[in-house]
Amino acid sequence: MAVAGCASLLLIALQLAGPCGAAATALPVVINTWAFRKATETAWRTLQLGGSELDAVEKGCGQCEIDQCDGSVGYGGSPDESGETTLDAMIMDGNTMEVGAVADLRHVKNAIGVARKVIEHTKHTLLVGESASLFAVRMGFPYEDLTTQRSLSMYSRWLNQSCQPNYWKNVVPDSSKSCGPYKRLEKVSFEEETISQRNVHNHDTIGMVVIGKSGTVASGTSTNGGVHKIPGRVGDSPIAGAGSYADSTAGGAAATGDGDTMMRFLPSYQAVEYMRMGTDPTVACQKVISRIQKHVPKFFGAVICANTTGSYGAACNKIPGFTQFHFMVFSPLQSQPVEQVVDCI
Ligand code: SD4
Repeated sequence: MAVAGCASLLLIALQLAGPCGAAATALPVVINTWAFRKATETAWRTLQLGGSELDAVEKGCGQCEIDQCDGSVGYGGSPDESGETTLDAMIMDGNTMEVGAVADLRHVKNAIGVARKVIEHTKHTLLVGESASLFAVRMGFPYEDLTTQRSLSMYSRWLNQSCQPNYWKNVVPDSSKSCGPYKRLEKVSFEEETISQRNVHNHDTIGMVVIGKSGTVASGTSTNGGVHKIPGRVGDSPIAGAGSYADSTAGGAAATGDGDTMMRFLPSYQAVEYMRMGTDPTVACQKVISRIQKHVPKFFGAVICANTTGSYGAACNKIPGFTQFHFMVFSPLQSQPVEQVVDCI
């Protein structure tokens, strides 16, 4: 990440300028979570071909849905407790503040495409479950099975290991030893959450922020959520302000990690608000991570942030097995997407 000093800021074009000490770049900029290079390339190409910032986010995240990035985006990953893959996605227009989102979407592969149609063809913000699938079909998306050989074998391995890990607590039979169906236990006990099953390997949502030449901001996410989630579970990714947030008067941010924890803190919204107050993007990302850390020290998560000058940054929470976070950036200063790494705090 190029860090521009105050002296050089006087010399370079205004477009490159950021606050002294900030990580600066030129516009437009595409930034996305994890090393999902093809997604970055696709978003960039979309902009170069004259597409809007929103088009770039849709196509970029859509690329990951096609590629099944890390098995945690798109079809055929993260089977839930009944073996089904369901998808969450959102897209946000930072000019109009419109959001389109789908959650618990079934039988439709292009979740972020459907989310875009929610903006374009409804006055709603978020559609869920089979009803979202029916909407998708009306909008012309194919209704198909999202199960693959891989998701089937993940599911049968999980069944064979007594449904471990899972997301239940205070139920009988004991969910740490047996499969369900479970009933609630009268006596509810509170135990400190361990790092548990929410590890680095079952969570890799794509979150993307695109800042156009004129500072227009768009953001989006797409994921198949947590592996072996309880059917009906919706994470942070389709929730505006949690999974991502875009405001062309300030900047954009997107989150990845344990959505059940992160969505309670609206980290993307908070990061954008820090940037609105003039906070450098890296510091804005760090501040939201620290806020969550105070309540849930062992959460798994990371945030990317970019402001309307094209400065960007990222931060993550340090836990065993997750000490660095990789993300992608494409800007006019580069001829190809560049993978960047931050040390977790
Ligand atoms: C979720 N936040 O559903 C998503 C998963 C994720 O990196 O981000 N993985 O909780």
